[in-house]
Amino acid sequence: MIEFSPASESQITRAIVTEYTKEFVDCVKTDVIIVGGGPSGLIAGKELAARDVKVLIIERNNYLGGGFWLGGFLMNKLTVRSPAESVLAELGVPHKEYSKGLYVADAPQACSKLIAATCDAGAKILNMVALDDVVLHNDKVSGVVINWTAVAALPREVACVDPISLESELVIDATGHDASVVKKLEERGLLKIKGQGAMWVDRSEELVVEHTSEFYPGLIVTGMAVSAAYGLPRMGPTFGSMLMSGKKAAEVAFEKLEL
Ligand code: 48H
Repeated sequence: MIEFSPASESQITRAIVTEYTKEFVDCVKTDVIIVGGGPSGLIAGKELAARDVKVLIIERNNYLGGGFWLGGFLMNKLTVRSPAESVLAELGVPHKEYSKGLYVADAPQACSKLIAATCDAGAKILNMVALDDVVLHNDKVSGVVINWTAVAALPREVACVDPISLESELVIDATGHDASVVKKLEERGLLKIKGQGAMWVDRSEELVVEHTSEFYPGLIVTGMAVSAAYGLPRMGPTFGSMLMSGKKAAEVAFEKLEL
């Protein structure tokens, strides 16, 4: 019979609470906060952490990966178009050329490798935590206001729970179609977003990467949030531009940080 090391219930609780709190305290002020742990947010986090940028990813779901677990139509094969297969290669994701310049990979394998690479690079993660608002100092996004995801699911009379704030030099909106961070600024009349355009694969991917930029002082957009912000066509179930946009967002952030 296998014998496990002895540990009491309280020791286990102490281990969880102490380690979580230590990391959380360290993350209340970071260089970059990425809201959304889908493909664009994860790759941006990986690239920044690999360059010693202090980076925190906030994800409202329990699981990371966003739409990257599935290709399309609930089918777990991903497609990317050249040149984005180079990112799959970097992540060690097996892929095959289905037709000239169009590559296919297993979504669970690609997604889990991307998550692991992001964690291995040193990005910190807060899951089950949702964006509630932005911190705005002198017309510059300077952090985020967060609350536990579960709070929003409870009736207001039960869960009147004030959120808390985290500060950062830059925030990246990687919340996909929702463009949740950008929408907080729109709600205040600070900018106007165009909303995602109709499907046009051939135009969409280049445009998303090209428009990945600082959309408002202190706020960079990446992934499908770029389409929503700039009114660009969508690409449907192909992910190359999500990966390349995440990389570009990291580059834009790195240059802004002037590290
Ligand atoms: C915390 C939040 C909040 C919030 C959302 O949707 P994603 O996978 O986003 P991208 O842009 O990295 O990738 C988009 C891709 O999956 C896709 O949908 C494509 C290519 N569509 C093309 C088309 O034409 O339809 O991930 C976003 C993540 C998710 O995990 C959300 O749970 C999370 O952001 N999120 N996290 N607070 N307010 N809003």
